[in-house]
Amino acid sequence: SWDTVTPGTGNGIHVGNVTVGTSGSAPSFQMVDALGHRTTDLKGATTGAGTVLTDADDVWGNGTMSDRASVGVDAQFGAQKTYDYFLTTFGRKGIWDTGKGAPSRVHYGNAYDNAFWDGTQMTYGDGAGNANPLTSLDVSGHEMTHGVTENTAGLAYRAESGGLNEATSDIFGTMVEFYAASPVDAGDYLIGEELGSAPFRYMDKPSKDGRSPDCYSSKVGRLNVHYSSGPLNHWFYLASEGSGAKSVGGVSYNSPTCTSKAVVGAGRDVAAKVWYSTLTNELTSRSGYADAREGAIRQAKAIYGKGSAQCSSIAAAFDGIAVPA
Ligand code: ASN
Ligand code: ZN
Ligand code: CA
Repeated sequence: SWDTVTPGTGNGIHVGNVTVGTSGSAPSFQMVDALGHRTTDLKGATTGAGTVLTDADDVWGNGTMSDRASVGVDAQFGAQKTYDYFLTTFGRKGIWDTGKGAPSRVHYGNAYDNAFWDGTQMTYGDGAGNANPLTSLDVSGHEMTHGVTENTAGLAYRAESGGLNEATSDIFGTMVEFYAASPVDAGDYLIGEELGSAPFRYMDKPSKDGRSPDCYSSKVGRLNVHYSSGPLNHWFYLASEGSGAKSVGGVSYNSPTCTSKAVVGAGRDVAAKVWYSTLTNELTSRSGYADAREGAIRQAKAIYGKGSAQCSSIAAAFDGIAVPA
């Protein structure tokens, strides 16, 4: 695993005090782990590989932007936890399923308020005022899941398939956040809740962002992919927790359905397992919401049995977002 060389200690911006896999020895440890997860500092550049972060005593960052390594801790930890989530949950050996860890670049550009996966590596900006880097666990997990999607279903980043692609990243970004069980960033069904005055996205009720639909309609595919993700994010919440008002880990949700029928949740581990099986066994670059429904129900039957409670929840949640049978 990633921490077999030297487990370093890190103080991140968003992840708090954590163990990170590093390598080397005093006085020059490197932020590179045994699987090849490596984090480099771009120092404001927008091209190039950056410089591998190094540290004299393997204690990285001070938890603030005054130490350049703090953001590196977030990125390295996010990559390692995302790797562990896919490995321990689905037996997937990383983004390429080869056992190789993904590289990350931090301090990209000036006040760059985004993060992205480019097919080979992760890149994070320092956010507005260079004070709020885009390195929360749900965002790291979101971006690296784009890599998993690219190497599995290959959902095209446009129309309905693009919405499914984005929602897949929100689903597993959220699962990584729960999996990491961070004392300073507990799991929730919100995306980027610590990064601004409001979360980027709300999975229980996507329309809370003012732009994403809660319900599927044939018009969804005309929206930007970050809004056409709304119905599938809502499906994931409904399949996990069920409809109506509920508090999970101290966060209050109130998830509507698009019909008058209530949905009983099957738990997020079930919903995530069914969605991963759908992504890897059912979907292709051109799949849309109807394919998602059909594929997910087929996978739920295969995994849990026709007539199982899990299968009912998966199907009822698609009814709940108004994807026709
Ligand atoms: N943060 C954005 C996203 O992953 C950037 C992008 O790659 N479209 O959705
Ligand atoms: Zn995305
Ligand atoms: Ca979150």
